[in-house]
Amino acid sequence: MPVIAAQPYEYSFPTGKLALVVIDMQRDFVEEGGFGSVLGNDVRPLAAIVPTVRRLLDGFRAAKLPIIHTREGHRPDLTDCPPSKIARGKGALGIGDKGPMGRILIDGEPGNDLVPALAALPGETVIVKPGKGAFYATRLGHLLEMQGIGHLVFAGVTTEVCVQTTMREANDRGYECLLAEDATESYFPDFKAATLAMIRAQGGIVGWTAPTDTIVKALR
Ligand code: C5J
Repeated sequence: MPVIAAQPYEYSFPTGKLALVVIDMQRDFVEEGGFGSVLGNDVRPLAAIVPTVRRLLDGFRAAKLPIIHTREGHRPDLTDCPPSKIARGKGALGIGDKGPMGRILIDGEPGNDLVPALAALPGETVIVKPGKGAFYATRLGHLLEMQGIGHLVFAGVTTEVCVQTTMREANDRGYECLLAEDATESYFPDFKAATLAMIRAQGGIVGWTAPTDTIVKALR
């Protein structure tokens, strides 16, 4: 089995049975005027990881391994969005409101697109998810089962919200999860650091972490 130098110890995976899950690298979170900035966050640290996420994507593409992209998005009629989620935040603009990139966090609006450098290629899967976790109310679990995938590498934003929630969902379902440390980011540096520490604490209670270059080298 190929091995990746990771924390808290080496991560091994069966050849050809490793998938990449890129969480929510959409304009809503990464560009000015989207949901992230409307909530008062500085989006620049998230935009800064785009080239690193691209390196990871290119590594998986070269190795011909499955790639899944997610977007956090709701139906235009918001029937898949709990009223509590709409009400939360009390910002000037909320979910479903018209912002500079179209209606905020709505599937099909320009702001809901993946950032251009990380657009999905033909054959790659895009999952639109109404929750923070990518397994909740989506076909992700079924899709992985059909392909016999048990090992997942994670990247994307934000580390402590959608990335961590999805990793925990995956961990509880029996997947072996590895987070690419520098291909994930948060609006809050302390939250990112705490999440990485939490994931690999207690012998990898949620999974493993490793740098992108180490992961990509192991794929070759
Ligand atoms: C958030 C996400 N932070 N993708 N979504 O609301 O982490």
